[in-house]
Amino acid sequence: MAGRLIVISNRIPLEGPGSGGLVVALHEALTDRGGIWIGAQETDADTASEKFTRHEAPGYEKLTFELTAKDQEEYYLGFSNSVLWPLCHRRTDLIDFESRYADGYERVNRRLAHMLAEILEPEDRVWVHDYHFFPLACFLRELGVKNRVGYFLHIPFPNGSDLPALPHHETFIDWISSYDLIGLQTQRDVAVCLEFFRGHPKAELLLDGSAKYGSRTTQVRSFPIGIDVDVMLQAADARRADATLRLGDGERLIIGVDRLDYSKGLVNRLKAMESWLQHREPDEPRATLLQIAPPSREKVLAYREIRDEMELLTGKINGEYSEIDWTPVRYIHKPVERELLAALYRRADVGLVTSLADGMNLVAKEYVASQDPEDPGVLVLSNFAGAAEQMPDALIVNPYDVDEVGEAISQALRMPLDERKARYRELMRGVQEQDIRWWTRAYLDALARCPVNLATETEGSCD
Ligand code: ADQ
Repeated sequence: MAGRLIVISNRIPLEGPGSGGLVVALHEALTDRGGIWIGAQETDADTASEKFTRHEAPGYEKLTFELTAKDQEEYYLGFSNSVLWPLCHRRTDLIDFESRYADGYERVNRRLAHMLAEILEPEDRVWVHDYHFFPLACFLRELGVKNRVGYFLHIPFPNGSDLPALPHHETFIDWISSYDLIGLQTQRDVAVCLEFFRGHPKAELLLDGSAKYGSRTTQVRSFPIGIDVDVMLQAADARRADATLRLGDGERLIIGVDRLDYSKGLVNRLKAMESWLQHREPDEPRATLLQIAPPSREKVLAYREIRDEMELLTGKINGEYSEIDWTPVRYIHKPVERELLAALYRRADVGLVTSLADGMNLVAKEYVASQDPEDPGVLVLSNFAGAAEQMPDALIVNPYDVDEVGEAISQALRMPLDERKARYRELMRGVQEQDIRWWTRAYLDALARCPVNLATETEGSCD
């Protein structure tokens, strides 16, 4: 297809291709097709430049736009992470709104739209990532941009009934309908998004599943994100994990890996572990929960609070259940390098994912991809993680019911080898078939096939 691919994401790796599934996939998509990757970069200056900065990258261009300290506070920590993140993760109680946050979010998105409009050529396709840029297409349309602009939301689509918690929420429909294709993680998200359009007096659902609002039509489809399976498989050497962990004889391992975020259900996870310990039969082997939870967004109050809660609960459980030679919860508040992570996944008898809301949850897929096919571990997966839709062969649990999760831990630890293998084979097939390269291709093919909207005017306004 003619025209360049232009990818926009808040985060961009500036040194080399970067690591992590999404970053590597975008790098490959751009290397294969050529194009431009645009992301944010902090500046010490008081005023952000109106021009992109160009960075060296083989095969395609990397451009950054500047974020001042004020932008960082208002657009990133403020509106994106203290308003939109809790909104989309069904935690309106945690929304911490200040009107300057909305101003900062609009300012940064408008500035980026202006800079982008200046470099766009008629055949270019734009692929915008995540909640930092909901209104970007709307601002581009205001500037007369007719290019195909696609969007992928990595986190859950917000419930229509929660949206009034957004300031100027009437404009949300103008923001999202300015995209030609809205990509979401799950069918469940697609249903929530279409329901939002359906409930709007001026919008209409079309027979092909797209939504019409004013003179524009938007396709809404799910593209469940995958992982780079080979990278996990190659790195997964359980011997390395054994050497690092030094578990006791016959001691089993349960692993949890998440950013320290309230949406990941970490407190429920610890309580489920406590429930398992409480109900553990004398003949059941010891098991240790290794919870790796690196710091995240610590400038936001809700994130500092969850940290305190985790430390308190870990201390309480270990105080009650530890033995001289056994500490049931090991809580690590640091990132772990990918190879060790893969080795730990492989060594773990149980992978425990208890998100209360999660777009997909890549850890669930990484855990499966790292298993030994001859002796695989068991995935215990929250029904509220997007991954549950594609992974019915995991032990699917309700993370709000900590006793149910405790029982699932017990079931996983006792599961016979045949059943573990059968479940693993099904899970691995899905993880392999819909990997990260499948995801990029599926999205970009759909964007290329999308009917072009010639109209640039929106029904309402963008702000
Ligand atoms: P996240 O909320 O960051 O992503 P997730 O999908 O679990 O959640 O991805 C986290 C990634 O970070 C995984 O690749 C994991 O291995 C890595 N990671 C986590 N803790 C780590 C640690 N201690 N050390 C090293 N690596 C660690 C958002 C959405 C998700 C969605 C993804 C992708 O919230 O729902 O799946 O985007 O679309």
